[in-house]
Amino acid sequence: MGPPAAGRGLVEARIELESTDPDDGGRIPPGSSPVEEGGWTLRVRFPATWESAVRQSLAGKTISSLPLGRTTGSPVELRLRGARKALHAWGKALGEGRGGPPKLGREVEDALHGFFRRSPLSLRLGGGRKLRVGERPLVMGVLNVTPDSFYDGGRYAGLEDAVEEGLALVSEGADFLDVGGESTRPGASPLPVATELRRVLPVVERLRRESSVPISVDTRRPEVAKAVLRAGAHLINDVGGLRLPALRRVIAREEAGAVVMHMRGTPRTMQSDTRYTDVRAEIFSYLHERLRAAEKDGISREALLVDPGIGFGKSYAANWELLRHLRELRALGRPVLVGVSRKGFLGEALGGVGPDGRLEASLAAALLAAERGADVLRVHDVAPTRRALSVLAPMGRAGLAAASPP
Ligand code: HH2
Repeated sequence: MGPPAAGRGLVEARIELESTDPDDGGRIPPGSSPVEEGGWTLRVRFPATWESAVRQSLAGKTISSLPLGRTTGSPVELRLRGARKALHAWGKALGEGRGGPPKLGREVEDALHGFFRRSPLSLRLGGGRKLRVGERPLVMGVLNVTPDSFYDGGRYAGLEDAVEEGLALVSEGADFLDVGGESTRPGASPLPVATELRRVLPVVERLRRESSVPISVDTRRPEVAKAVLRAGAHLINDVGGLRLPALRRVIAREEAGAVVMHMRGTPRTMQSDTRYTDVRAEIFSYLHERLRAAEKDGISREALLVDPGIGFGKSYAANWELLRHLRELRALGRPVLVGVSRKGFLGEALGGVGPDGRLEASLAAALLAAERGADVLRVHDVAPTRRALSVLAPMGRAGLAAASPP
């Protein structure tokens, strides 16, 4: 299947983790060759017409190159291996127009910079708010005002109940609230805009009056996004990956933040084909491309977060592979958000346990995700998650900068 067709022409660079053991930080385990030892794998993709220039630029460098196979014509993919310094020096030289395509050099530099970042990122939200992300994992509390969400559906259907729950999540330590009016569980059918608006808008208005917590709204619809942003919401969480140009325009115009999540198809169809040739490569390319599309339509890069979309059109094995290698997404240079809370793959790991019995597994998965590079965790159980995450500080891993590999 390979990367999505729309991503094929892209110039792209990403770190591919060989090992996911935090103790060696994902580097290549000592072994095969002096170039590779303790080094990193960088995958690059570029148009075939650049191939000879790129190969020449690598001549004499302590970087080894393995072809990754190619489709006919463009693009070419190479897997490069070398020490961080060598990869950086190569990317910098290209970026400065010394010996190869500058555009590839800039991609390499961005990927290395994003992946190895140690300082917090600034996240721009609606209403002129800014948040520092990366000092400790942030918690986004889920507030579904739906009758049919897979875990909390029907619990907070009344306005008063929903507001009370939202404020309770804030007092438990939520850094954001994510208000959702439409279930996106596998197989869910789309909802009329008016119904979604009737559910979320009053909740957003009340929460804005009664709390200063940043409010995210989980919606795929431009009309809903526009109304909630005007009512004071700060962030749009689009499980559709900002594929709708009208949604991108609303977010740009309202200067709001946005989560860009990967999902193949729609909630109704997403589990019908969960095969990928290389799930990590495909999701990286998708998010890379969606970030560009968002920027092109005027959304500031600083306003964006990325999310691999655990459980959205992925097999059991793929969900675990994405979590194990979550850190790779940091090369996109934006905060990484992840939602594992009470999801089906955890129930499956427990041998077939329903959402109500998945709390402990959710906490364990949240902690693992934070260890592996998540900046924001989207959870139903805010207080237990905050308590579970509190063990990161004494372990010297409270800040994700601290958890970054050397
Ligand atoms: N998961 C769900 C909904 N929205 N948004 C992001 N960014 N990431 C996620 O992993 C994610 C999400 C599914 O969880 P929930 O909202 O509890 O269920 P439902 O879709 O049934 O309302």
